[in-house]
Amino acid sequence: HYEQQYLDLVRRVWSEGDERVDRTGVGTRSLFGAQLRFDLADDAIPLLTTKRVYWKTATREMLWFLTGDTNIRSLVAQGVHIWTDWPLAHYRRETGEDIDRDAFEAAIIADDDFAARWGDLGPVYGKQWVDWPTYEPASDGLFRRGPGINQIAELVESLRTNPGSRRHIFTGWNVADLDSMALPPCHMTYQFHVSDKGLSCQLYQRSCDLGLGFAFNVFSAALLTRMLAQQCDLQARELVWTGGDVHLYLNHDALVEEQLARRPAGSPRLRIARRPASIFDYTVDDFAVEDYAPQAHIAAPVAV
Ligand code: UFP
Repeated sequence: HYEQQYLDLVRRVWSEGDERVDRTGVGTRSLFGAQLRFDLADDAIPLLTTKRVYWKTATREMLWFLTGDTNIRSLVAQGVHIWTDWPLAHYRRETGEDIDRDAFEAAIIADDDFAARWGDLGPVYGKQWVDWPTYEPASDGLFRRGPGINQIAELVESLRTNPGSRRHIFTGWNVADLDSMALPPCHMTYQFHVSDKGLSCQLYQRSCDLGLGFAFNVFSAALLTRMLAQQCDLQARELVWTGGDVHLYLNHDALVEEQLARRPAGSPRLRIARRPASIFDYTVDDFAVEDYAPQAHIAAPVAV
């Protein structure tokens, strides 16, 4: 089963990983460098079956990336809470106010000015993917913003017109912008490859929370590959996931124990209902997952 390689990696990190202090102060066991491969042919989709993965949440996030939006407001309005903790921590730090998460999210939705002031994450994924900043010299000797680069549109174009290229890459790792981001990109670089067997994707993820982030990241990369394949009239072939610092948080011990006691089962399929006019025109209702009967969700704390 495709999930076994993930469970083996969890076991290996938990038993052999180096214990170290990390940025969040929670502590992790970590190993450096890992690679897993997932078949995407015949609509196969790498969803974990040993716990329920909220794939619609991941889908909404991916569609939000593709709009270039970096404010949490539209996510929160759709009931997606995965990015709230960072602006919330920032708000509490700056104001000293001990607002709870629900009240913070309610203010983000209700109040335009509050959302603009406190809901933005800085130039994270979406901004870099579809509007990478450029600069051009102005007559006063200073530089002003030039037109942004839409890496995703350029990728679609290069896959269509020059499939044999070895330069099908987009990245969120804009060195000059890292300091202004709430979180520097984790799933940072995507490379694509076309052969007569179809379109493959390799994701380089510099940092991976194997207990929580991984399940989302691997689904999302596969989802994006399927959308690109559809837009470029290619079959989706394979997702290669490469991790840099692959870790388990020490407070995920219950999750690790529970999940390793379970056995993967079933072969979920991702169906796409229609072919939108462009990569930017999908909606969450275009996607359906079939044959997905996972075991129960396992909650675990997020390290911020
Ligand atoms: N993380 C993921 N996947 C993501 C994401 C975050 O695994 O998509 F946004 C985890 C990795 C790490 C933490 O545990 O969040 C980021 O911390 P750092 O920037 O210190 O690597």
